[in-house]
Amino acid sequence: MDLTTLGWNAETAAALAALCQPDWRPARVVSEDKHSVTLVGDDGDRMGIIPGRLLHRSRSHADLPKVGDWVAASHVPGERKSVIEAVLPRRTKLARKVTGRESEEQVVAANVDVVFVVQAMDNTFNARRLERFLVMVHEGGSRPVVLLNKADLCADPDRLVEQAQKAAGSGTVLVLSAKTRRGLGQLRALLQPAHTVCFVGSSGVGKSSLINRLYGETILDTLEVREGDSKGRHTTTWRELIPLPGGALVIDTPGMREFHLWRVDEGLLGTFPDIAELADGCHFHNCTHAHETDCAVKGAVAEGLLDRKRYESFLKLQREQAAVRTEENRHQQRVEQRRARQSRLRHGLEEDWGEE
Ligand SMILES: Nc1nc2c(ncn2[C@@H]2O[C@H](COP(=O)(O)OP(=O)(O)OP(=O)(O)O)[C@@H](O)[C@H]2O)c(=O)[nH]1
Ligand SMILES: [Mg+2]
Ligand SMILES: [Zn+2]
Repeated sequence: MDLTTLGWNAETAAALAALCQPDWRPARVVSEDKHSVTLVGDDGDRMGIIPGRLLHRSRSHADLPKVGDWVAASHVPGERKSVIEAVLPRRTKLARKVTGRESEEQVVAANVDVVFVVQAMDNTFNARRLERFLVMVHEGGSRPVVLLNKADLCADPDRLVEQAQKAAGSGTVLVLSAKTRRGLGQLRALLQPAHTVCFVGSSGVGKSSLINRLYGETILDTLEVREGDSKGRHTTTWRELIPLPGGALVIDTPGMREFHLWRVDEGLLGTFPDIAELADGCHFHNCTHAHETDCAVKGAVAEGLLDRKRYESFLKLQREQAAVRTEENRHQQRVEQRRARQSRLRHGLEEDWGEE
């Protein structure tokens, strides 16, 4: 197996070399299970074992190997297993906030070049949700492309395309139908050998259907959406990196119910470049564009130069981002307190022993 077909390059090679462990071999994570992952290295598939020391060293769940990651692994003699010694630095990532009490990042996929954000052209289409996804993609460093699927169900596609294009800014928006194959040529043209693409979007929008079309045969399960609310059934339940016939690598993901923001400073401005530009004209350098007087952004809304819905969406995302940051700071404080306590405990014990 030639690793360059999986995206191995000079940058990843340098990252591995920097670890100075000549016995550690490179491999890419192609699927994830609860307790193990599947790796592909120069000698093919192996089961990747996540050792306790890696769990221990990881500051959070997000540091553990995820689909798309490059890792350094050592072979277990006589078995098709490897122990993962280190996760190489991620070039890009797609991450969301895990729902729950603590604010924790969940990495959905790593080292992705292009993220296809899929929405269906039916009554589930939602420009605000699209913006949310786009902020995440920008933040993780991948290039977003918007795919409007199920064009065959839409009588007035122009209206939705216009809304999607507004959300995507200068990004690409494609109109597709996995059913009639509309736009598949344009989609295929965005794929490049050894590049990794990832499909994200709500359940039932047709992510797996589109990948099946790209593959040329049915390799992924798809299911009818529920009648009435057009909602999907969460058919895809795991993530896997699949090589396509043309040489591109694709990651299908389970439909996301929630896509909370995770530290999105750059992503927010990447998705709202119009607002970022307007902000230069605000009186206060740190203007939040919410309640300040002499705010160029609010001015533009009042004059009808900036869409009010878009502005409100920006404010909402900004508030959410601030909330995540507060929660994260609190979490960090707790971690530090715990560390300090443990260190005091250890020191105390060492001193006791020293007196013996
Ligand atoms: N009419 C129409 N139906 C489509 C199209 N693409 C997909 N579907 C249907 O939509 C349903 C859901 O498609 P999936 O591909 O399973 O959707 P998904 O995004 O992978 O959903 P999850 O795996 O649950 O996240 C299936 O019944 C598909 O046949 C399309 O372009 N037009
Ligand atoms: Mg699916
Ligand atoms: Zn302002």
